[in-house]
Amino acid sequence: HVAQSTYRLHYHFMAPTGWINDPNGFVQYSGEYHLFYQHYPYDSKWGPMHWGHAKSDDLIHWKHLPVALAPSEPYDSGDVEGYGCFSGSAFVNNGELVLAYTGHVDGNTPQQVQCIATSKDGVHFEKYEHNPVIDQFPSEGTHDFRDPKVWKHEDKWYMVVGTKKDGKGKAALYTSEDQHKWEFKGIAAESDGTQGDMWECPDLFPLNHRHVLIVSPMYGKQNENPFYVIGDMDYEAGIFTQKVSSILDYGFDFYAPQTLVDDKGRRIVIGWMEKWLTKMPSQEHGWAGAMSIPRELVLESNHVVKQKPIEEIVSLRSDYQKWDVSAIDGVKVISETYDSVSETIIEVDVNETDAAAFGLQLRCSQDGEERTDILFDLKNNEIKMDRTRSGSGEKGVSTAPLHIKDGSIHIRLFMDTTSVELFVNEGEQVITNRFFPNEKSQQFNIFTSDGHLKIRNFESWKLNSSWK
Ligand code: DQQ
Repeated sequence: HVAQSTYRLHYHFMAPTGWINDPNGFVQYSGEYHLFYQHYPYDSKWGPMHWGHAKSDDLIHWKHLPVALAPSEPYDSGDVEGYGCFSGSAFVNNGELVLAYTGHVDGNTPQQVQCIATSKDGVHFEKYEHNPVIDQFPSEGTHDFRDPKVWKHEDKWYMVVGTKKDGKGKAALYTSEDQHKWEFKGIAAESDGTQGDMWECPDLFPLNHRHVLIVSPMYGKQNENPFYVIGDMDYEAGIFTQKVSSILDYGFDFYAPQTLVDDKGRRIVIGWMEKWLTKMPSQEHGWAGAMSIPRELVLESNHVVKQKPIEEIVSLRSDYQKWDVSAIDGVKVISETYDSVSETIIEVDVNETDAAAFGLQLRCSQDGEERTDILFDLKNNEIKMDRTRSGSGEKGVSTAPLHIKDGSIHIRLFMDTTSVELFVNEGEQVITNRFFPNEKSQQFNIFTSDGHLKIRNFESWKLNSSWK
């Protein structure tokens, strides 16, 4: 059964039906990409967590596979609400595909343990008979102890697990020779006091000659924007030294990202394209949740991690348009029937621009009442995505810093039926949001305030569907 709904996305990963949250077990195995995800197949709401599963040759076209993990054991099921196979990761060992996940029992006083499951064919998984492999949180943490991410360094396995203590989110580090026996090495990194009191879904990996830590932080019951930290890993001491930190995605709808490294040496991140406690209009149609476009992570000058949509995405392009606009003063309607599933590139010449601000209006209705504004404020150096008038989804404004380099701004915008992903300056700043506009709102405008705007290049493509 596949959900039928006007809200379905055209080129983003979704479950066939039901609920999705975090990406899990993102890995390449036998030359194919595998994606698992937090899944409740029986309702459009969060429920006892299963691991949904799909695979792909290009990270764009996906084939759904049977559910890989379902609650079944005393350590990952129960009769108290809130149990299941929580988030985790995948790795390949001796030709087997191994999943590391959190067994979660009891929503009120969580018992969270780390477990593994293996597969010889990449489709059917067997839980390890001596699970859990880590049955107790460390004294440096508390019972919030989840989301194992496993990787290999030299001849040893390493695992970071998210936890908290004394108001600080933490990444607990474990090592293993054989993936069954895990030894607590210490706290590899923790919040400096401003980075959240619980760290969910930590991911720690090498990028060029540095290491990068990605964390999805909680502040009380609130989940906030994932951030990344560039630093150095001392494997002997088990300590990651934090150097530079920044928000990974400034949008509202990007959470619990996870990375893989592929056989081309690319470090690719994918995130849950929605967040807790948000309005999800698609639930009325029997499903909720999707994944972001996979993005390649690029470390630049040791202080920025850029996110570039994986190059495979260009295979979806069709109907190329070069728009003949160069100077704009006031409001300019680019098209009344702009492709709503599309990629747009706009390059702005800031030196030849004297406007205080300029912006894009997406999915704008004829009367202008419904629209999503993306504002580039050149005085305050800010980018704002405003969903106050976007339609039936969540309202609110997402703000990111704007850094102008070499007198230009490079904008790459991906729209799908119910999502917007904005990449500014080659992915230095990214804003991801879901929106739910009326199907009739198809106008695309550019506007300026107090002056004119110089556009060097404006081009777009319709993007084909990656789903049959
Ligand atoms: N979602 C999972 C947890 C994780 C949280 C449960 C983050 O393992 O910490 O579905 O969204």
